Amino acid sequence: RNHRSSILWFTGLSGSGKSTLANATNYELFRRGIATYVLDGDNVRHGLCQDLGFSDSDRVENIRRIGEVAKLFVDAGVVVITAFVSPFQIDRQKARELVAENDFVEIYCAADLKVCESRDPKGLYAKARAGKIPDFTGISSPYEAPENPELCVDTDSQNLTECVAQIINYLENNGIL
Ligand code: GGZ
Repeated sequence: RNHRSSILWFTGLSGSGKSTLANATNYELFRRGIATYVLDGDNVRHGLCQDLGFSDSDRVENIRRIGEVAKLFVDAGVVVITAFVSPFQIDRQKARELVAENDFVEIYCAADLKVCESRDPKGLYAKARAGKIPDFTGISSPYEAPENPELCVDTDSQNLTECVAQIINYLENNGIL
């Protein structure tokens, strides 16, 4: 299928909808016959990055490795979708610089901390508030929102179908699909 291999880089708080959106986008691209792959905590933090935790320096290294792996997928002709908190602007910038300018699409899953915390599907925010998880993003560790993302998806006010449509529309209008 005709597509431009690229990185779709989702970033946002825990509970902001990154994984859900990444997987729904992946499904839509798969349906169109496009070679894709999703990198997320499930397949990266248990393997390639199993030596890393959530200190600032471990997050920096986590994102560095993910950026390098994503670049390899782009070399292989794949649309690679990454779904990590990736809280630091500088680290997202470094990942961006690994590929050609038009091949990096930063997708900010914008959701209010309050909303993410109220969703709390795994009870992590509650544990973080109780001091049982140190360095928890949004509670005791910073999140630097993207200032100029290619896409800002408002997962509070839009449903999943609308969010995916917004992403696909961007990809079609920018020569990726
Ligand atoms: C943030 C944490 C933490 C801490 C465990 N801070 O909602 P989740 O569960 O499934 O997504 C979060 C995920 C974050 O891992 P990432 O690899 O995306 O982080 S980073 O990009 O910053 O390296 C959350 C869970 O792991 N989790 N402890 N302290 N999220």
